[in-house]
Amino acid sequence: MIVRKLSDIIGSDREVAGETWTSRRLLLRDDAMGFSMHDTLIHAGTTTHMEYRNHLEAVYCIEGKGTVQVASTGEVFPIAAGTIYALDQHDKHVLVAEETMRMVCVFNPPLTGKETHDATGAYPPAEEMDAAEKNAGT
Ligand code: 9YT
Repeated sequence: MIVRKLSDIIGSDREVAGETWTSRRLLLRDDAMGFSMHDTLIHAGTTTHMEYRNHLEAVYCIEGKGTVQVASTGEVFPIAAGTIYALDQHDKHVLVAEETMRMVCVFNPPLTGKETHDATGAYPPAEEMDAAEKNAGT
């Protein structure tokens, strides 16, 4: 069994910051669960463009509020504590945080933990991360 506390992740290499968010990686690929799970803060007043072409992601809001817009239709959904959105079509989307939003994010396939968003708002596939790590070591 894996037992881990958020307080142990904060300040460790499992805490990763993007421009508009800070993600505390509760479970990663190495944990061999078949998914990764993150406790992510989306900072107040920010707008984040994302399109996870290589992953499916479900996002459950547990604090704060904002909106998510589906790029293909323009549809805007309010997001607040108790609302989940799932990017089942790898949907390109825009997240606007009116207040700091705390999100529980699940990724399939799991993130390795080293990914950062590329220019399109995606994370590279795990094979690319593995290849980059291998090259860095040679
Ligand atoms: C909600 C969302 O997708 N935010 C971007 C960060 C990402 N979820 C992560 O790595 O935790």
